[in-house]
Amino acid sequence: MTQEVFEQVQLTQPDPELQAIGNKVFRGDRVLPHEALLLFEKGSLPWLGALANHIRETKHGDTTYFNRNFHIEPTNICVFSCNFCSYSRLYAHKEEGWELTADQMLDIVKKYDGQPVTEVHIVGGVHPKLTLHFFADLLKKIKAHRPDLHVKGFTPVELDYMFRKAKMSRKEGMLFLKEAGLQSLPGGGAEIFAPDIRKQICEDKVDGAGWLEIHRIAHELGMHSNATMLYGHIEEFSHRIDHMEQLRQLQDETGGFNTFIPLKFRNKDNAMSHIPESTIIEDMRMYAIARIYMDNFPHLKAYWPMLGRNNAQLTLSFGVNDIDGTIDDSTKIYSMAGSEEQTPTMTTEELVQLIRQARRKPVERDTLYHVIRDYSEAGV
Ligand code: V47
Ligand code: SF4
Repeated sequence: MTQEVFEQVQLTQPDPELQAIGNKVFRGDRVLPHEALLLFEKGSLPWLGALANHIRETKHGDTTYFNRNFHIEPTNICVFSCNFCSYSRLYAHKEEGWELTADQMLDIVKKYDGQPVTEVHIVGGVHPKLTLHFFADLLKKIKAHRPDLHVKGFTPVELDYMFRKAKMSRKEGMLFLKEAGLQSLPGGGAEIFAPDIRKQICEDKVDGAGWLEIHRIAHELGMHSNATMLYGHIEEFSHRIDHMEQLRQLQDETGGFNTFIPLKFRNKDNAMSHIPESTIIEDMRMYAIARIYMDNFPHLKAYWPMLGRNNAQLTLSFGVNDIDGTIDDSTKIYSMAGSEEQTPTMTTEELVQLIRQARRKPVERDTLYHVIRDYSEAGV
C-alpha cells in the first residue's frame, strides 16, 4: 500500500488512538498489548483488513501457500475431557471410539505410495495405553517406508502424557522422538493459555507453561512448529492478547514457529454447545488482528476444513497467506464439532482454483515452506 493509499485508509478510521496504531503498523513497528485491545474493541473491519493485508503483501505479495498432506488420527480415546471437544471418548467407553494399530497406520501411509504428498500430520486423543515407545516405533516404520515424507506430529498434550508415563524428562522425550523420525510439531493443544480460562475449558491437560516449554525444547533441538489459539468461546479479548503475547515472546527467543493458526470454536455436540459461535465478521477481525500482532510469525494460516472453503477464501483478504491442504477425509476433529466441511477433501486443482478465485497466487509448499511448485502462471 502506498503512503497515499494508506492516508485514504486512515481517513476511514477517525479515532485518533486507532490512527496512531495504524501509523505504527504502516511503519512496521510492533503493536503493544493495550493497543491490541483497542483494535479488538474499536477497529472497523475494513480498516483492520487493509492493515493486515498491507503486512501480508509486504511479507508475501500475493503468494498463498498450500501443501499436500494427509492426516492420521491414531485414536479418539482420551484420558482428558476438554469441554469443547466433540471428538474424544473416555477409555471407559472405548467401544464408541477408535484405536488404530501401528500396522493400520502404516497402511494409511502406504495408500499414498506414488502420490506426491509431502507431509503426514499425526494427532489424536491421549490414549492411556499408547506409549512413547509405541509412537517411536510407528515413526521408525513410517520413515523406513517413506523417508522423504515429513512427519509433523503430536501436540504437547499428547507428548507431556507420554513423557510422564515413560518417566522421561521433556527434553529426553523430545530427543527420543526426534531420533525416531519426528520432524515438526503441529500447533494443537494450545487453546487459551490463561489459567482461569484453561481451568474452565480443559482443566486437566498440560498447562500453558508446559505447552510453551515443549515447543521451546523442540525449537532448541532444531525442529519447527506451529501454534494455534482456540477463540470465540468464554475467553475475553484480553485472554487472546495474552495468548498471542506469550507466543510472540517465545518466537522472539527461538524463531522456531512457522505459522499461527487461529481456530474458531465450533459448538456441535460438546459440553459447550450452549455457547454461540463467533460471527464471520468476528472471525475476519480475529485473523486481521492476529496478522497485525504476530509480527515475528512468518505465516498466518486458515485451516479450511474448520472454517469452510468460502470463509477460508475470505481470510486471504484479512492477512492469511496459507490455507493448509488436507487432501483426504481422515480429519474428524472438526466435522464432529459442526464444521461446514463434513468430508474435508480438496484436490490440488480445487485448492489452486480456490486461491485463484481470490486473485492470489497459489504456491505449493512443503512443511518448512520451501516452494515445491508455483501455480501462478496461467495454464499451470
Ligand atoms: O487443539 C478441538 C481444536 C485442535 C474444537 O499445526 C476445536 O498445521 C474448534 O491444532 N472447535 C487440534 N476447534 C487441531 C490443530 C491443527 C489443525 C490443523 C493444522 C494444524 C497445524 C493444527 O483443534 C485442538 C483444539 O484447539 N479443537 N475441538 C472445536 N469444537
Ligand atoms: Fe482429548 Fe484433545 Fe479432545 Fe482434549 S481436545 S479431550 S486432549 S482429544
